[in-house]
Amino acid sequence: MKFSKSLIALAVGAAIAATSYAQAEDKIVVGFSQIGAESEWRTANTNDVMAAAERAGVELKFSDAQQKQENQIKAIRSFISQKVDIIGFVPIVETGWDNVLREAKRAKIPVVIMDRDLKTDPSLYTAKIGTDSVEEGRRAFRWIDEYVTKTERTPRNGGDKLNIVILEGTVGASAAVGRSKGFNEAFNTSPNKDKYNILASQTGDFTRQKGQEVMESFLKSYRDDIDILFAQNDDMALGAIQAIEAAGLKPAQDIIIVGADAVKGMFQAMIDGKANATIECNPLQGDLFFETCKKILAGEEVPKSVYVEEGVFDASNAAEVFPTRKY
Ligand code: GYE
Repeated sequence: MKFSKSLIALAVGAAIAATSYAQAEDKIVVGFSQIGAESEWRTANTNDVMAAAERAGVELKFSDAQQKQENQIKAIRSFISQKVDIIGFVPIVETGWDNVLREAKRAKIPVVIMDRDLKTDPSLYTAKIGTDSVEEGRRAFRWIDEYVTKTERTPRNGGDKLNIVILEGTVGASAAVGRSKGFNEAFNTSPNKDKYNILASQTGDFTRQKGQEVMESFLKSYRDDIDILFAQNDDMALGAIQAIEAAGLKPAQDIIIVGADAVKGMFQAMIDGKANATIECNPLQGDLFFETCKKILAGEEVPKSVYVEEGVFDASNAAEVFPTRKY
């Protein structure tokens, strides 16, 4: 930490050596546990954290948990034993963090949560930066509701309800729990509620491959009944598009496709006429994260919880917006 190292450096005596020593050693050390690389969004998030660490001039100890909570817990424990200055992590699921967070607290190492939310005693972390997944879920349903009304869409099977299928994210992840909650809330309070039926909802684990597989199984059971797909991330939507084409149907036409994240792959799909909309989820949280870390270590007050700004994009503006997209 700053103070003691400056003292040691001064004690060494040689002015020039001391300055460079202090500069090198004064770098804040941040231990960061990432979930893995399940999606295009996650890759953008990881790249941003790494680039922002450079910009912030901090030393980043980065650990990839390969989609396992136990690996994240191990990484956090190892950051504690290495006595890093501050720990950041993306909780893969909402629960199961209490013990390791208590260990960090006992070691007096502040913790900043990034991206996903968690359920724990709020005194066990200092700050949380992320996205409002409940609002993203609401936006997804509202987009569908408006589009269906505007285009006077009728059920493909001639029935009286439009059938929705949902590809959910990782079980127990706040991004999945929140998006489901917001979607259901907007659905249940819509004056058009009776127009829709949720036909099937299953996890595709936020990956392209699983999204494709689960969509294949939905299509096997309900090929001619599905009108709308809400995929809780774009990667699953892109996997599902392949399954829909393989089943001889037209994505975005026979089945309305709405994803979440707003990654470049989804923009391309919208431009190609294969997807309808995506609810933005902003992965570029690195600068805010390191700024927050620095403030905490300088003893400044920081907000307990901050959401980053997000929008909604659809096929009507995809081509125009595409060149401005950063991820
Ligand atoms: O939507 C998805 C991912 O936690 C918000 O995780 C994030 C989600 C994102 O892998 O693509």
